[in-house]
Amino acid sequence: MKIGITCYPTYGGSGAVATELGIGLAARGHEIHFISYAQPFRLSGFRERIFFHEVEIERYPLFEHSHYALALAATIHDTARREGLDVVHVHYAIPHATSAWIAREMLAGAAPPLVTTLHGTDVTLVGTLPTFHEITRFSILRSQAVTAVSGFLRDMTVRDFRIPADRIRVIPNFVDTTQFRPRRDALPRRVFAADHQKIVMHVSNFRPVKRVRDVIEVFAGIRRDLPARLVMVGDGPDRTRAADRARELGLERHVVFLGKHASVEEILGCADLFVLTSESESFGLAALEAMACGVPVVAYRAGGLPEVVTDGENGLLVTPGAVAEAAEAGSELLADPAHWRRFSEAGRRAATERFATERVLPRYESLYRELQ
Ligand code: GMT
Repeated sequence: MKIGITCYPTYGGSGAVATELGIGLAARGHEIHFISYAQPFRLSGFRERIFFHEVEIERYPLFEHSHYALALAATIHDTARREGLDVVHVHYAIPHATSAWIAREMLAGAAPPLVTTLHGTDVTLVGTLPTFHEITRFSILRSQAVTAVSGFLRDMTVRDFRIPADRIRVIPNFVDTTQFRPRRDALPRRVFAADHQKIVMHVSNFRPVKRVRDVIEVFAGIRRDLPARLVMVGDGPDRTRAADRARELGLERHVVFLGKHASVEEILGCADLFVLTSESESFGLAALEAMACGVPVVAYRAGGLPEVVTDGENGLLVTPGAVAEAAEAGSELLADPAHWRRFSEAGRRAATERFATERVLPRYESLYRELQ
């Protein structure tokens, strides 16, 4: 099939999932056309059957704001017509589902079906803003198929947007377990820590919803129990607040801020513990990627995370905000090698058996086929 995929190209879960989906589908023989305003961050190098169509946003003195949604609609329209797309699959409702709806209206009878995948903040934060609420609902309802990355997100969408539950199919996020795998040799641990120190890691876009200051608090608690260093991967608005908190707690020397990284799988493998303190997380792709690398997760019991991390089996979940409890859980795991190994292996097993690319991708393929 010829599949058009639209996503945000920037660092973030929805762009990562959309890109991995395209890469996986191309490997299975489909022709993939990415339509975005920049090359998605995980799409590097030449890959057979993958094409990229850049959305060009014209600037004109009369326009104070850019017309991204319209430029995207025009590019989806042109690409669908020129390439003969069989399906257009947009990731993140705003404004992608709306732009795709416009493109379909322009294509009239020749329009390929539209699949919209809801990822999280498009529903839980941005979509519920008064300005966007009705247009988000409209665009979801006008999609030929709608998927959500967790049961939690489906339920939120049904509740907040009055969408019939049977209109939304849950297809969880997935991970390439050949790429994200335990590989403690990938990056020498000594880059980040001495032999006797444990490595605690966090990966996110440092938006307020991630509560990155809590990561610092959790790490402070762990360090009271055992020698450890914290590696913070990613960047975003709250990075400075996190760095300030580390300084206030006298932890400056023990926390490394790495900034954005396109190949986290190279780094994750050397972590001993992954900490995720989001107050809401529709799925938590970063946690799944850590599990695939055999890194136990300590996280807040928020949103769809319990659908990914099984508390007490392959990770530990605590009440949001309970930093002391999270620190204690982390310390206990790190201090007991047998306990740690059980969690590490169980996380890898869950990633392989439930969320591996080859298990999840066929569900998207069946969906596309149903719509033909
Ligand atoms: O986490 C973010 O703020 C980025 C956001 C995105 O759309 O890029 O992530 C959302 O989609 C990811 C992929 O489906 C999910 O794993 C994240 O849980 C979700 N983020 C939130 O719900 C906060």
